[in-house]
Amino acid sequence: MNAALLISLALAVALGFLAARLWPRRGVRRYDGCLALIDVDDLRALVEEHDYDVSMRLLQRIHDALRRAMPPGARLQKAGEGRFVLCMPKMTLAEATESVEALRRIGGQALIGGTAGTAMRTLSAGLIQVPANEPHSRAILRCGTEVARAKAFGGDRLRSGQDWPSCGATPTLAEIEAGLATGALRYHVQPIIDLAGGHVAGLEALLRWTQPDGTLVEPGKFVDVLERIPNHLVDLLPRLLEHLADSLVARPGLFVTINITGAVMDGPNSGSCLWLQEVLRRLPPDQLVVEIVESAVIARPARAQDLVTRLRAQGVRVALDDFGTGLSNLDRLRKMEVDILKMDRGFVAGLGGDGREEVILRNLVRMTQELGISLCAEGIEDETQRATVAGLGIRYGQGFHLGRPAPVEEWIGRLDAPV
Ligand code: G
Ligand code: MN
Repeated sequence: MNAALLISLALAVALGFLAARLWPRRGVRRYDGCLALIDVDDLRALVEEHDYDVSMRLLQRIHDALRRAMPPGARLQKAGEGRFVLCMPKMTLAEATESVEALRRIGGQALIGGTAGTAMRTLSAGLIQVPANEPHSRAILRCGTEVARAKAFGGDRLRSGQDWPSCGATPTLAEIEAGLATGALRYHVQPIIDLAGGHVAGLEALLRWTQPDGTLVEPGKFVDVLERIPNHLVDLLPRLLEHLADSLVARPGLFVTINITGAVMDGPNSGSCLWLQEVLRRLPPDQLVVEIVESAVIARPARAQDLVTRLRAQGVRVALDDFGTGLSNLDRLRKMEVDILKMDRGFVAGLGGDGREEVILRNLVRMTQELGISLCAEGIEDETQRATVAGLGIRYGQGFHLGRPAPVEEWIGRLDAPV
């Protein structure tokens, strides 16, 4: 147990008293819902980088943003030290997960302009489902433990007790190591198709964890180990790419995309780019595409822009993922020179309706052409969508209709077949 975990546990005990106020005792037996603890990341650095006044104003702005965006029926309480307790009666874990993720994102966008630059912070959260008869102090302690785990993995993430069905908690580093060693944790790949040529142009690497019972867990559901690579995990990406790299190096025309979040972009390790050097030791730069995921909260844009510049100078291509939703927006496109835009699958899903998506896509094609950017349509699920997207002149396509994510062995023999 590290210091951060201990401190968080101590704080959680204190929060128990607060929860007693928020959550009256006589209601405990009938309480049926979820409880979340939302915690501002790097609070100490915030105060050091800016001053108390700016920090307090930012915390207030985050609080206001959370309050405005919280789901109906929920209650929010400040818990001090940049922490907020959120009670969500009558909500399922799935509903609460969606709400808390949205809140993290919204709170993470709150900002205050200070003399030392813009102040903003990512948020970590612990979320649990509370059984009807669980004492509030125990519930809040469990919540605090989840937050501590989120922080232990670098923050900027949500942890919930049910994330990891086999052990009832977020996996430890030891479990990740074991997962890597046995191959239970590995990249699967999904093809990205050149629509005009009808062939596989690239592969998106997608993390999957195979459970002992054979079911697959997607990264969002267990631990997004790539979100912020702790120092000792700097070799994680290259290790994950290891079994992919051999197949790829033999095919110089093919690229592989890996998903990178804001914390990797502008976090403490971004400056040294150790992970990148390790990856490039296995893969030529022109075969690597780095996707900036939509949910990436980029708190230090200058560092992120610097990384993008550096990646591109080395010959690595950069893509914006899920473009058109959330944080993957025109502002990001304006600030970062990227090579590929992957438009969110919602646009493809909406084709054939009242025609709005067609108008947006047609103009997106034109805009990206003028910017010298290749467009990729995500979420192609049938032939009509493929034909429409190809007809609009979109270069790349990806989706279940063109190929599902699978272990690389399953794709390797099919890479030359027409799609
Ligand atoms: O955000 P990003 O594009 O990285 O998301 C990749 C995820 O999208 C993967 O988990 C993959 O399984 C899923 N995915 C890929 N193709 C499709 C599709 O055609 N439809 C849907 N609904 N999901 C898809
Ligand atoms: Mn992606």
